[in-house]
Amino acid sequence: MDFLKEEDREIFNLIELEHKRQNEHIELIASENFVSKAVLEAQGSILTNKYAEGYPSKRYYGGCEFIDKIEDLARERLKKLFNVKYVNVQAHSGSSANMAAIRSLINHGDKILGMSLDAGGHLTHGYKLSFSGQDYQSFTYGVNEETGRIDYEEVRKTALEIKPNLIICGASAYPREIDFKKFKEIADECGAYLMADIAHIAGLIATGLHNSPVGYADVITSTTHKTLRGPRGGIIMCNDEELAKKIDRTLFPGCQGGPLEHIIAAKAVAFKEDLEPSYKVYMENVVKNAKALADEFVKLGYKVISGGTDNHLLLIDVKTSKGVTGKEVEDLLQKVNITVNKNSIPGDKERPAYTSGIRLGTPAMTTKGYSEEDFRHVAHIIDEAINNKNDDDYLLKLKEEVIELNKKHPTF
Ligand code: DSN
Repeated sequence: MDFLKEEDREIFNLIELEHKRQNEHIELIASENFVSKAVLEAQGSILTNKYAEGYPSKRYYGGCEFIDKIEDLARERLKKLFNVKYVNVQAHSGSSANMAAIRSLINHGDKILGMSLDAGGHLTHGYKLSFSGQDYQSFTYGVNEETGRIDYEEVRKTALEIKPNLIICGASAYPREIDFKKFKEIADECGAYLMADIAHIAGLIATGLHNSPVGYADVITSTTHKTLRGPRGGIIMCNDEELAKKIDRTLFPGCQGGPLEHIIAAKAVAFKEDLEPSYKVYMENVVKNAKALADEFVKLGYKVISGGTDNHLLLIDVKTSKGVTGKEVEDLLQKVNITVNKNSIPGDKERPAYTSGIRLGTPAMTTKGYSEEDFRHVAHIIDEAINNKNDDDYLLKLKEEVIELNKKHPTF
């Protein structure tokens, strides 16, 4: 970054500080990851200079001959990764992917049934402050508060009562496998479309570690920066040609203008990496590590929602376990260089700004090479921090322990 250093010292310095933070902290935010240098290079390339409104070979600007090839490569690699026929790689984010997907399936004012936020759903699945809760009549299903799992019979009853036009499955904070086949049966029974937002579990699905919604969901959306370990962005997939055309039109010009071709190139690079056998090994380790982390918290006496995890994340009820809110733990762990996010838990009585839980994920630190043993060690550091939350000297010692632990693994 020699040029940036020369041109804009303020931004350069802040990037350096963030770089240091990313190297010295244990990153447990379940939706984050560390991209490869190849992804970073594509993302930071001169492709950012090019306007390319439209789609390959149907652009509104000249000079797109190389851009077209790049976008086509991204599309072909993504089709192969998920075994789907039609994809759109232009969504700037998961939210814009969801907006285009929902608008392609149903009309303004129609009914959506999505997972509630406190049960682990996403804002764009019908939350009242999102377009999805404002442009549509939105209804929610949750999880069983005892088991922490989706009760498919309850979802079915709710769906038959509401008769939604669209059911959305997929979550931001659900630690268990989602049964897409059951969702499809429910959608068919009540005459609804089914959309699967696989943003969190895309990497597990691509590597066969989670059942796939392909063949069940009418539309599948995802982000590319979570388990897929690509640049920040969204994607949309389906197997129906007419619907695919509608999705393309709805995304551009319906929701977005010029695509971010530097990001699309970085998506292509990430998809190539995701097709490598080593990516499957990585994803297997992500899941093993999450299970080890959950297991260690259970041993330490914490209430882990649903008793464990099937995927890359876990939710801990810190309020019941230790009498502290999620926000208190998030702030406390910042002091020892561990980054987590507060998270609502099923039936949470605390407001979303406080919450009773924290969400922990293993994708980022698994990329850095953390093993099951390291994650068990991390559980102990978190426990010690919570138990000694008012002892600043002790917290400082824990912070040094975190920095030492990180030194064992390659820096980013
Ligand atoms: N904000 C994302 C997450 O952290 O899960 C979802 O979009």
